[in-house]
Amino acid sequence: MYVKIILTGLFLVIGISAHAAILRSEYLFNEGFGTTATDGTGNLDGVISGAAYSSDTPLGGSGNFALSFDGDDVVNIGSSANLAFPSISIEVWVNPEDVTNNKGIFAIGQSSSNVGLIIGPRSGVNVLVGQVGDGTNDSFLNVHGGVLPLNEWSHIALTFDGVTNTARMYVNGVQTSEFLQNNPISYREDLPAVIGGFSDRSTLRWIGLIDDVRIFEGVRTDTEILFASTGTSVPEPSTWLLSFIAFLSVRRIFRAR
Ligand SMILES: [Ca+2]
Repeated sequence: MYVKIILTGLFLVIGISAHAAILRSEYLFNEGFGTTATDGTGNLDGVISGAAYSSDTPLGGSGNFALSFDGDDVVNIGSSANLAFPSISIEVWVNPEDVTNNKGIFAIGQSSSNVGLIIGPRSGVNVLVGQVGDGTNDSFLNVHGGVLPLNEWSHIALTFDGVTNTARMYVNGVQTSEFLQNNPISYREDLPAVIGGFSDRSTLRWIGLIDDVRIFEGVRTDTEILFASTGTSVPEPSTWLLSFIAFLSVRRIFRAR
């Protein structure tokens, strides 16, 4: 009986782990000085051009900074080839000052020929859009993500499942839209991945604050994104599963008496 319970738990842990999204890059901007945006995973440090540090952050706390962009700043995190994952999740906090034109918050291998991935407000209407291109005109994708309020922090997530070709957009932990794409994402790997702009141009850059950019290989779940929007993480499955197994074992011991 014990063996059966433990084996079931182990298979559940292994099963959940096999599908978990993996954090590939993380930019918290907590350096407070200099022009290097350190990748918390040690993977891909970014180069800050023009953006300034601000102590206005979504989660607060001492030693926490965000980056402030004034319309011609960007953080270049290098070749999009490094982040061209078929299944991908992006999470970022934004605090916009101005969304009266198209602006880039985050982009990987994006160009105007319907390729790559970009998140940003759509011209004039405060509507947040995620675009995932597969290289053809027909299946270029807009994920309308709802209202992006000015001068306050919002948590944004975009996921793309490269198996089902499904894109989802979340604002403050709540899914706002879902779109089916015809094909997998096609990235322009020769273009840079950037924070605060588009991959394929030096215009249409962000005006406002950005903090805590995280890029995952794989699809983050609704629950994970909901926790992330409060600045926390879902408890490790191994922890709660092993606790549950321990609880069952103890209960059985008492019942056997
Ligand atoms: Ca920060």
